[in-house]
Amino acid sequence: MTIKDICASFDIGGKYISCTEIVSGNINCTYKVKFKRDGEDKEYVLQRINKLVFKEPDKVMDNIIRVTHHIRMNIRKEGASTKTGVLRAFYSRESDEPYFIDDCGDYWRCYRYIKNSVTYDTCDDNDIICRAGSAFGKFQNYLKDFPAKSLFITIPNFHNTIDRFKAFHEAIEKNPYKRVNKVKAEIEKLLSFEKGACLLQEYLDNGSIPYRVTHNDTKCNNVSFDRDTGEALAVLDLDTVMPGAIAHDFGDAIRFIANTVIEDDPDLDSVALDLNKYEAFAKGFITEVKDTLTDLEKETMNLGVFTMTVELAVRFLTDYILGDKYFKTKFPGHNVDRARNQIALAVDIEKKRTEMEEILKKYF
Ligand code: GN1
Ligand code: MG
Repeated sequence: MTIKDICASFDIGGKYISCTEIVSGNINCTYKVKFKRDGEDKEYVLQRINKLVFKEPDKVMDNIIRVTHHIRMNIRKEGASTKTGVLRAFYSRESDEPYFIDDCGDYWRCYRYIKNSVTYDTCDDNDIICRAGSAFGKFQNYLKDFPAKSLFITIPNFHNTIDRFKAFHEAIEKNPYKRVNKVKAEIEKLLSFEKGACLLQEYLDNGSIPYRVTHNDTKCNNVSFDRDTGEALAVLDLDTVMPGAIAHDFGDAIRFIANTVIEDDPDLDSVALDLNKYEAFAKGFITEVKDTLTDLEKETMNLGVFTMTVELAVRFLTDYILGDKYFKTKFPGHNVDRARNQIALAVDIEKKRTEMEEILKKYF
């Protein structure tokens, strides 16, 4: 089936014009498609959901429909625009479901492409970074009264760092591709981080901090901005909206946006936590959420930054050891570059902990 055929199955009008692939995601395949209707260009985002990662795509979509509905209601209450402020999924004409299943049994979904919007894989503009922080903070607030327990768990134990380390140990033990020897130093470093990085999950497990509805993939390229005004519009990529610690969302966002280089840059000497970017994001995020946080949640925000960085390094390295099956890779060893980059970042985060705490205090 062609992209054009797949588009035809969704309830979107007009004439198909063209399609370009968006290559930035590590999991799903994404295309931007252009249509023409009544002389006007209409754009959509078409995505094939990765079935290896999301075993029940219909339930992923069910979560997304319910979560976006909830956000839409809250945006309406504020009198803001629901056209640009939240993702809108289209339904299949045949099944009346928010996805289409193709000949190969693959699930596709179609979102409205938010007009004149742009996303940033890297960003040096602290105003934009601060707005990304506010957008993720608002996202939290919109979902504060959403029943977390009713969400389908799209990936079990997604940010359960204890479980991630368990899988890491098992992969090292199995060593199916005889790759362990090549990454001995990285393994050793990550194991030295294990105890500290698992603390956040222990707090969740023993009820010291609450489970909230979290986004769980708060890379800043998951926020769309108005191309002209720089205003943050909508939070994207809702596949992993599940119960989690708020420090997961803060931490994941920081490890991505406040890294001086992109997350797979092999030049490890350039990897560092940029404290100005850190502060910009923290300002936006904390200002939005500070009134809802418990004391221990406040204390664990920077632990979240360290945890998410280490956890992702563990995930990249586990995937390398198990034959690069999970993350899309562009070349052999890509996952090793990614893991090394995140390890270097975790080392720098540890060094800057006191400064990070000082900055956070300003916004609490
Ligand atoms: C994946 O697909 P994408 O780029 O949104 C991954 C995240 C990682 C991220 C690292 C479902 O996100 O957890 O942090 O790569 N998503 C999933 O770039 O595993
Ligand atoms: Mg994602």
